[in-house]
Amino acid sequence: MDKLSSALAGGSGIFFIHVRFLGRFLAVLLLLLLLAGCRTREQKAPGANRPSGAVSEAGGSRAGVEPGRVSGPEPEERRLPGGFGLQLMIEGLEEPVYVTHAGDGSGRLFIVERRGKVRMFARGRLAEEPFADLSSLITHRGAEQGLLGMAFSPLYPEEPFVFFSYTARDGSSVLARFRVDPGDPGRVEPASREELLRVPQPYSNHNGGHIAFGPDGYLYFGLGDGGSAGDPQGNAQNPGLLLGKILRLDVSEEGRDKPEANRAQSREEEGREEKGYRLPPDNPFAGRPGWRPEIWALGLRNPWRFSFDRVTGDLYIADVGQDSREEINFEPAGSPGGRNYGWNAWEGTLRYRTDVKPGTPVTFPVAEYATRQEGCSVTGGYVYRGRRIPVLWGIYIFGDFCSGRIWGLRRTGGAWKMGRLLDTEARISSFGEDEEGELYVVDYGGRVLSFVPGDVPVPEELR
Ligand SMILES: [Ca+2]
Repeated sequence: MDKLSSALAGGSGIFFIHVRFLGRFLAVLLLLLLLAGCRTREQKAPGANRPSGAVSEAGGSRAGVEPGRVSGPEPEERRLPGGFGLQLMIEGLEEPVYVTHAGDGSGRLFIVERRGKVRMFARGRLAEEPFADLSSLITHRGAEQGLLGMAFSPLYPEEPFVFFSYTARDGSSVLARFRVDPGDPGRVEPASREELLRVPQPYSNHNGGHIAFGPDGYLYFGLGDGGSAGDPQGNAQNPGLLLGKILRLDVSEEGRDKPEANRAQSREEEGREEKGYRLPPDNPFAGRPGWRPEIWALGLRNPWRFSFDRVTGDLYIADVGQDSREEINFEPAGSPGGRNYGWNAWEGTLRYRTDVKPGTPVTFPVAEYATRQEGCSVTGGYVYRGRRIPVLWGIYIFGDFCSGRIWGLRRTGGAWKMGRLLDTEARISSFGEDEEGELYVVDYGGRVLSFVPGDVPVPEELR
């Protein structure tokens, strides 16, 4: 969700006034998902191979896909009459920006509120006491600042940790780890906070903030270009900075027990603070002079939500545009990483700064839409892998924060097809999955909606 403050001021019309006359600064603000399955420590240890085929052998209960059915409904089943709908599930939230699950079989949902609280939804009701309250640690003054990302350890509850990304009081982007209270799984221990990474932010907007574990067990952390408009400092193409990148970090307990080789390397390159993470040895730029070894992908403006397909391991990255193109990028499972998504030389498939020469080849989005015509700020979603709605199986579902429009995207025969699924009244700040792969929409106005079977048809091009 980018351009949030202007949307709050009354919608995209106001937004465009900002864009034109105030110099386009603007404002805003990412699941998780995990693994194609496996529950054992061995299988999910960081560095385990990412699934590389269309279908992995995984698909246990955690993925919500039965081992014998990892490919989902048969094609004819997807073509049966019927469609989908959206149903109100939770209301009364304050500026919710994300929903996720613990992966522990409890069926609980956790809703992230931008102002710092995490609410727990269990057995059909919202718990009164917050699961976590980071209000005192964060600032939410800028519309894109606040508590922005959350991910449980892929080994939770065996490793009882939950990770958050937020805007610290000094405006920096912070990645921190907390422990869940061993005596009360409905509460994190405030005093258990361990700060793993802090990245200074030159402006209040474009903080990215999404965190999600990949099927390889590593934590992916998206950071925006630092803000203002147009990336005036050239951060997204600067290999020596973490801004405008997706990082790949080893935050596992196992890694902590290993020799300090990686940690030492990182410390040396940084030249200052000790870090609470290790570097995966196969990160794409590890050891390359001038490059931060944490970088997985670069050339991003403000990645607002990315996700791994829980069946295939493919990665989808939504990147918010400046004022012309909202885009979806795709990275197939098994990719070695290192992709440059183009910003600020390119905005989607349009040239943005002709004087900026990307230092590595650019990967263009697989789908995009016009910023001023169909919305204002893309919100990335998930490939639907639930059981309730066979017609949606395998479709990547995403939306726009300002227009409330929801699209589907599917690759068939090597070609990407994008189709409109539904226009909503929601200010779509995020999508999220539960343990079973069922999908939810987060409405910044305070609600979580659930995808359910219904009478809204799925367009032919997506079937
Ligand atoms: Ca791009």
